[in-house]
Amino acid sequence: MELLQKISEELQKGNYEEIPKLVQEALNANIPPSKILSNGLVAGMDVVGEKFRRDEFFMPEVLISARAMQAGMNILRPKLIETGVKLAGKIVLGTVKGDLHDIGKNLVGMLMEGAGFQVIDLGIDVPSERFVEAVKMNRPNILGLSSLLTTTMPKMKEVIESLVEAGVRGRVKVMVGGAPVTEKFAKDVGADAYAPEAASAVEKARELIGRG
Ligand code: B1M
Repeated sequence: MELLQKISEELQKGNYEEIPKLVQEALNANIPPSKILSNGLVAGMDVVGEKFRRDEFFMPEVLISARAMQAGMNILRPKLIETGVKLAGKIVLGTVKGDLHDIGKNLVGMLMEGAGFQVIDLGIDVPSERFVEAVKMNRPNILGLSSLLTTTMPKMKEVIESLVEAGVRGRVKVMVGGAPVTEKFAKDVGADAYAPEAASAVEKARELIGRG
């Protein structure tokens, strides 16, 4: 459908003024909200994520496209809720206790939202108890932990141990990431997945919930 293709293309260009208008136009044309999401916005964001991974796009381009995505989602979200569209999954995301870095985490969150996940962002400097509470309360498919400091990496292990203690570890897949985090570290602390950057975090999330 031409209009959805246009939404995808304008999103890739980061045209945040045009995207809400195009989404509204698509709604007016009675295109189902789920189609506008998957074949327009998510399709565009998938291309952005892929280009980011191949170093064809850099952070500013991703952030601009993510802003356009948000602008489109602001129009689309109420319609999606009204029509009861099933989201790709739910992810609770946060930067661990003692760590104030959030640029990478936010990028992960934006691409996740771009891929159709509901993202509950707990912010920065998040203590283990809050992660546990959020898992209990929101029942996400995935808990995403970010850490940028070698000194805060051990907090990831602490969060996972707290989930075990609270008896909710089996309920949620845990994904870890952040510049100093490695695949081996993820295994050592008992995480289910590690992603080196935002685009692969989306892929891993899809795999984790069996939609990869
Ligand atoms: Co900080 N800082 N910083 N800093 N800072 C680093 C991380 C550092 C490497 C700089 C350096 O020394 N070369 C160093 C850490 C050294 C170490 O631990 N080995 C460092 C330090 C030491 C500090 C302070 C201690 C400095 C001080 O005060 N003496 C202090 C700590 C504060 C604290 O957290 N308690 C501090 C403070 C800050 C600022 C507040 C000034 C600012 C953060 C602002 C903000 O985030 N709102 C800042 C910044 C900007 C950086 C650098 C320059 C850039 C980080 C960044 O945003 N990168 C960083 C140096 C560097 O990395 N070049 C540095 C861009 C971002 C897109 O990448 O975050 O890696 P990144 O995210 C990627 C992946 O890692 C991955 O996907 C993202 C997108 O592709 N990813 C995930 C991230 N989270 C993920 C989660 C996932 C999956 C993938 O699943 C859930």
